[in-house]
Amino acid sequence: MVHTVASTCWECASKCGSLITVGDDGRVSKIMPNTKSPVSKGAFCVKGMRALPEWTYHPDRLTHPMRRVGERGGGRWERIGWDEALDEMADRMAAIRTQYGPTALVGAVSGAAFSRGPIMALLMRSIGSPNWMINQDLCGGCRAVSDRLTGLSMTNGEDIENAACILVVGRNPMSADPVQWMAIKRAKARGASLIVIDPFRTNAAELADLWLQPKPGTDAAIAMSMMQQMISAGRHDSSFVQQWCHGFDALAERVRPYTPEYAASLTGISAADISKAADLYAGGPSVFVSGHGIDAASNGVQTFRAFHCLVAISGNLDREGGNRRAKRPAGYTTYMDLLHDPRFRLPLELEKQTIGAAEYPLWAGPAGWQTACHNKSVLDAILTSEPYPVRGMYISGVNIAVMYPDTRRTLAALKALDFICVASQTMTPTAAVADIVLPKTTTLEEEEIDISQTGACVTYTHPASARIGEVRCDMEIAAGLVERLRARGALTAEFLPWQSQAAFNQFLIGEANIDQQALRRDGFVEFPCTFGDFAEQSIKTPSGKFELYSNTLAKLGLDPLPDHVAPLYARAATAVSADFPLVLQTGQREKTYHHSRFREQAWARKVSPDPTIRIHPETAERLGLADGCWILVETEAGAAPCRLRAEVTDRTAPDVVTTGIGWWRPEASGPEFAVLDINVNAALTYAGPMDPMSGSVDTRALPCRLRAATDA
Ligand SMILES: Nc1nc2c(c(=O)[nH]1)N[C@H]1C(S)=C(S)[C@@H](COP(=O)(O)OP(=O)(O)OC[C@H]3O[C@@H](n4cnc5c(=O)[nH]c(N)nc54)[C@H](O)[C@@H]3O)O[C@H]1N2
Ligand SMILES: Nc1nc2c(c(=O)[nH]1)N[C@H]1C(S)=C(S)[C@@H](COP(=O)(O)OP(=O)(O)OC[C@H]3O[C@@H](n4cnc5c(=O)[nH]c(N)nc54)[C@H](O)[C@@H]3O)O[C@H]1N2
Ligand code: SF4
Ligand SMILES: [Mo]
Repeated sequence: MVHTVASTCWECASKCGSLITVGDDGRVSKIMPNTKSPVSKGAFCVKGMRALPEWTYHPDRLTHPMRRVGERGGGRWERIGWDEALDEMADRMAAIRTQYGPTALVGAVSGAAFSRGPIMALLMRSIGSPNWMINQDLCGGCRAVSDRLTGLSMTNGEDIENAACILVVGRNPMSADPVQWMAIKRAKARGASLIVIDPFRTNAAELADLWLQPKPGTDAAIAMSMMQQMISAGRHDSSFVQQWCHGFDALAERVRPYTPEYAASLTGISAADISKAADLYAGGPSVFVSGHGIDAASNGVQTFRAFHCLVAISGNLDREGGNRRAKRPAGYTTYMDLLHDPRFRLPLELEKQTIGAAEYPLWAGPAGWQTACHNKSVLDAILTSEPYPVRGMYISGVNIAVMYPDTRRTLAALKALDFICVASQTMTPTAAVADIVLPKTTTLEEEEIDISQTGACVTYTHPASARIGEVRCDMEIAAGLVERLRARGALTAEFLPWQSQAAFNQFLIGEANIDQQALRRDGFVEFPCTFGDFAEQSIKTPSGKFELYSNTLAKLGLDPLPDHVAPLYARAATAVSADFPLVLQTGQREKTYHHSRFREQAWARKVSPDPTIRIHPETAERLGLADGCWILVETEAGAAPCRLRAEVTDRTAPDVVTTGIGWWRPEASGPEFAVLDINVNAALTYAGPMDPMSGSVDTRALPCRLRAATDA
């Protein structure tokens, strides 16, 4: 019978409320926004509505396990059964474990925003390896490290609805997050003021009362100056600071030189505009909406520390119209709780061996944010056996071969492994180099639950669609593998006791007072929470207060106070050279795609057929580059150029060029699917410099040059 269920779109971290209509054949026939969702309030996007069902029912969907035939990456496969696939996977992983030790096995996944993250972590820990890779050093890692150091715990808690001033920094909400975008438009319509800091004239910048267009990577100077002005005018929240913050005097001293004029000289923005931003923000209540534009950078944690301190000293933390701290119903286990739960941890000595923990302890290993390893260091370990060999990998929910910088080196590292298994929905450039490929469910076929801070509710994702072929979800794959590894004596611990996703979800809900019937019926259940409960919800810093001056950083010999750190192209050692005179920005999100996903869909390719690079008209004219022509893009540190298509627009500054990410062609001949041609990561390096606090590399603010690709 045709029926409609209230669900949650699980396709990206926005997790919008959805209404899914399912036909007699068990297939999803329609997906619409759920206006009742307290998370999204009716916001939705074309990926959730169209791309997801098309992906699920695409003729190229992987429907059964496959084993590589012939050379790795050669593109030849044979169909095998699940038992055979999992037996072989267990045999090969057990053999590596015996020969090199459990730490030679690494899991790769996108991170703990989705259940597949903790499932991967607990699977690897069960095998005895603390090594699991996540995207976050390329994604929100700097924000997360700063947030933890400062003790805020406020990621995703933006109360845009009640703010008088919205400060958007390095975020393109129209493309990246329809929930935020709709909330910003609603707030603007009721008279809230909007400040946007972005080198690119985004739609949010066009809507703003004040658009600041800084030189890329100089944002910290703006935040430092905003603090300087607020403190000198006594417009900070002194009672909040006195009661809950640590190190205010030291911070005040640090920001003192950052007059609007000094900040103007660093950022290229006028002193008057910087003063205006400080004035608007100081009015409050003000909410800080941040994005990837100031993350994934070698100065990213310091930039975030500056903005996070601004939020703290202005008292905009955990109050109406500000940035709310993460809440959960009593008794509920979040994915992050699970990762840090002592019942599921390896011995400390083993966790200390997490790859990258020695270099980036705030990021990787036992004291790290998600306890994951440092990706770039894992790729190094594969190629150099330092600090120890890495010989096998299980990859699910991440497309490493497209999304990590330096594609050639990533592919070389993958190909150098003894064993790779990839779980995926379609053949991707990463799956193409695997030994075994496992067919995965899509999020229309999976049952998930999660906590949302945006609406303070538990959300539910229905397994609405009948499954295609023999696909399995991550928990089912992991459970089958654990059983076989146990039989081979290849387990260190039993950290994955669940046989099904439903049992896992029940564990997460635990003792929490949640009406599960309502959860399944409505797709969400709100939970009560108190804001401003600083005495009850502990501040997890050494001082027990919000640390403007970070004791943890001081102990590590790193700068305990926020500061402006010059971006790569402006540092003496790496300053813009005559040969690489432009600054390259990557990663600009497109509405049609999610990173490398959905490139197989004809409608999306019609909307956005090729990767583009935005060039200012003056620059295009000077270089003789016409709109629509193919261009070779080289970065100073990269190994080889990639090819992108010119889009001439004055949305970008004359010395800055801006492109997206995630390009490959599923239909391209050859195993690499054009990832060495039209994928910007092929032109980047992963060699650093790294942020000393998070280990993040620069995916923006990169010295580059352009020339016409004559034969394309
Ligand atoms: N449709 C779609 N939505 C997505 C994704 C997707 O692939 N597709 N990906 C999701 C994921 S995982 C992420 S991390 C987010 C990312 O989405 P966002 O957080 O919005 O990040 P970006 O689009 O990379 O960049 C946002 C803005 O930062 C600006 N920017 C670049 N450099 C600087 C700088 O130095 N300073 C300032 N102030 N701004 C700068 C860019 O010009 C851009 O307008 O989107 C999520 N949402
Ligand atoms: N140069 C540069 N590089 C970047 C960025 C940048 O801005 N610039 N952005 C970085 C950021 S912020 C991020 S988050 C990463 C993203 O990098 P990825 O997470 O690798 O990006 P996706 O294309 O979303 O890859 C998800 C892959 O997992 C597979 N998959 C397997 N199981 C599942 C599942 O259960 N659900 C889903 N949805 N997919 C599954 C999908 O088939 C798909 O191939 O890229 C980073 N790389
Ligand atoms: S923004 Fe789009 S893809 Fe992300 S959860 Fe919402 S509908 Fe799904
Ligand atoms: Mo991301």
